[in-house]
Amino acid sequence: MNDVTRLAAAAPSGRLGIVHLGLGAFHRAHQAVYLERYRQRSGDDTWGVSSANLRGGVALVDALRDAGHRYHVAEYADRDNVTLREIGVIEETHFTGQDKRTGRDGAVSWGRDLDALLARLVSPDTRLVTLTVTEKGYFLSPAEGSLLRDDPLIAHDIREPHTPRTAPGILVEALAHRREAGQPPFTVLSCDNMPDNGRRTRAAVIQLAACRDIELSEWIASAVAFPCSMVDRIVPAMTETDFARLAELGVEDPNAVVGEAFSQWVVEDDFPLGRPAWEAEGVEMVADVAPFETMKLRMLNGSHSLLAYLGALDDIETVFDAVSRDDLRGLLRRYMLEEAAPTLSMPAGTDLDAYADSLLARFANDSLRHRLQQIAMDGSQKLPQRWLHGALARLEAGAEVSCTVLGVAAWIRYTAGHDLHGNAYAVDDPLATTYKLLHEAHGEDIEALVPAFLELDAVFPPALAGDADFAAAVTAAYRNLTRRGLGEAIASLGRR
Ligand code: NAI
Ligand code: CS2
Repeated sequence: MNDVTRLAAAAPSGRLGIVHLGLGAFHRAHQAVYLERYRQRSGDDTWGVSSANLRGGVALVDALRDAGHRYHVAEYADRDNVTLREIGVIEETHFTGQDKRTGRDGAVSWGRDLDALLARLVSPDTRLVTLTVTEKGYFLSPAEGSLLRDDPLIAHDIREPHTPRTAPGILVEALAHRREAGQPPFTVLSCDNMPDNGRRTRAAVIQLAACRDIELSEWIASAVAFPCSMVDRIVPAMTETDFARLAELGVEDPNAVVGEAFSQWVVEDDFPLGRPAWEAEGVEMVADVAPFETMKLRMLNGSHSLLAYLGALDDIETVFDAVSRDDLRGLLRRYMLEEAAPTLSMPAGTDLDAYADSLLARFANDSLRHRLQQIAMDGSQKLPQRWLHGALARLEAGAEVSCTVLGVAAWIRYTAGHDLHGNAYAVDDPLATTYKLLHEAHGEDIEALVPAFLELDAVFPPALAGDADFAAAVTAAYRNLTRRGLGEAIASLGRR
């Protein structure tokens, strides 16, 4: 028996059926709420969660431990209608990332709770592993989905597979232990905003396992279920205003989260070791998630990204502030109905006009302070599925994509790190250094800058990058936006 298997045998719980990777705001306000409601209603307490942060978030891991793993979620329909819940379904927290505080003389160390997390993953109690590690946590090229083998953390996990630092690395190591112990594998359920998120997670895990042991990778390919899911609930990062408002409601909880009242979870029903019977809580179990996922990514998230880049360039702070402007609200409606909706193949009866209206109403929720800078993060990871795949389909069909073109121009300008009024901000994206170098190299030479960005093949599908009309349109939109400002750039779309 090796160390991890011994630890797993020593740590049976009977209650922790789920391990979650990515203990952020969304996990606390979405999956955990469904599970809490399920537990309260059914009395079944075998689907408790052991939740881990792999990168950042050590303070939250420890604060939840200190609070006995109980915290509050406030669900706002609007400023006057809030539902407060106390959540206890997360029963254990771990941190396996780089911990600056634990090193000697400021040196950094890794993997504080890694053994305990691996033991939990190897335990026969664990039947399901869920993930919200953000799009970049899968270490896949956003454009074509291949594993980023040269990324330093993935290179580490290939070299040192027993002390993994990435989500795919941790899954591979845990699955290797389960295979050795003759135990059936857990199901892996990605809850990140990616197209085909189950298949992408599978691709990352199989490709990484193949770097270590081809038989392991074949076993994972044949034995592990990776259902896809579509998740939806707007859960902004907490602000001081949110904490102050909760205090007025009598909740003084540093681990509390605030979100909208709306919540949706559509899941492919493929759970060989079982799952909570969470249908009664509104989880939709379906055979194929893809149409719902594409609809949400292109209409909701695509709109969010449009607001984020255009709005941040004009120093607008939140989604609510942005959709309070007639021109931006009009642009969103046009983008959703004229550019996103026509690219979707939905089940009969889906009303995309009504969906667009419901999204605009959700964006106008005056109780959420959803900062545009938060949504603008990681654009390289988000643009392909939100805008670019749909735009390419439209261009191939001979249709126009002027809202997306303006969005791409705004994104390129956004990556310069200062808005149209000169206010500076940090660009938070795995490709931030590349953007900086491109802006330094090309400066105000728009004719060179735009094609240089479109050549980023990690982001732009080659067919789109090679479309001369698209490149010319983005160049013109960039010029318009930077010389005449946001209002004029939007107004000129109306003058087709
Ligand atoms: P957050 O900022 O509160 O938490 C981010 C989480 O991702 C943390 O647990 C962090 O440790 C982890 N993480 C970041 N980079 C990582 C990496 N390279 N490897 C491993 N873990 C990494 O963000 P939040 O709100 O929890 O959102 C996380 C993800 O959940 C989003 O990226 C999105 O895919 C999904 N989601 C979020 C929604 C929201 O409204 N907040 C709604 C729908 C989906
Ligand atoms: C947002 C999403 O941060 C972002 O990029 O577009 O997190 C969005 O709030 C959720 O997908 C809503 O379900």
